[in-house]
Amino acid sequence: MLVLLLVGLVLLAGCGGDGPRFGMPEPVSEDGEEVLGLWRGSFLAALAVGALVWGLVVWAAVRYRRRNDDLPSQSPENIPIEITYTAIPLVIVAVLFGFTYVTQDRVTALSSDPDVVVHVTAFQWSWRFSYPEEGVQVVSDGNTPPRLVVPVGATVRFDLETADVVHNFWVPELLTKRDILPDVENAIDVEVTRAGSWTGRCAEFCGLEHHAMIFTFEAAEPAGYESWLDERRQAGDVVPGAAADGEVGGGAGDEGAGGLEGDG
Ligand SMILES: [Cu+2]
Repeated sequence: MLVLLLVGLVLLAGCGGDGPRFGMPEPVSEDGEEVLGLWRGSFLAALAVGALVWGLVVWAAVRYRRRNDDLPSQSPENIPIEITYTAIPLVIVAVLFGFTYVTQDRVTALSSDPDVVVHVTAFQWSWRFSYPEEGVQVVSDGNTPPRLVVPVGATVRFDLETADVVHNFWVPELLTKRDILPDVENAIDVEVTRAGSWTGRCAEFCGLEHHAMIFTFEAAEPAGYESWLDERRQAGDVVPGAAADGEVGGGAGDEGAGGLEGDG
């Protein structure tokens, strides 16, 4: 009965994008919807347990309040009740674990054939976004937050790497974030479901200018995405070396290359 209630709550919470989000931002990706469903179900389950506990506390306080000076029952144990209140939390944790495991599995899965690959390099204290297949590279100019643009409805692979210390790639509306660790290959797949522009940031304290590590995360319709790529090529925001192929105009790499000098 309790299991059914819990499963029902989590399933109910999982479907449909509308309804209370309990503090979460509105998700803009498929994975984000899944994470929101899990969060909503867990929150509702916690509310149900809380209501039950509050109810029992009030009931016990009223039902067993002192009516006279007789000593109450001094029985030291009640085995059935003790078994019950040990078993119920175990069941709750097991059900929540099951849903978490399934969701995590789906959200962290990597496609064998992503539509777009972006190499994300975090450094003290900004970002470099490199599109190797398109020959485009965006680096912070030190003044304005760099723009990370992806097409709507495409599976985008973010390969996450750091040029120095530990950072964290975080766009709140994706409802996921991932540490970027030296010598660790981390990657996430994201499919953004609607066009828009949001703020991304580093979510791991990485030094004095950590707060400045913001970037603009933008999802554009495919045509807009393509024209943005063209604009980048014309502006010379290209992957170093790509210009040598003759595919892109000269003067490449001079602009926007600041900020990641050295061993990066
Ligand atoms: Cu940081």
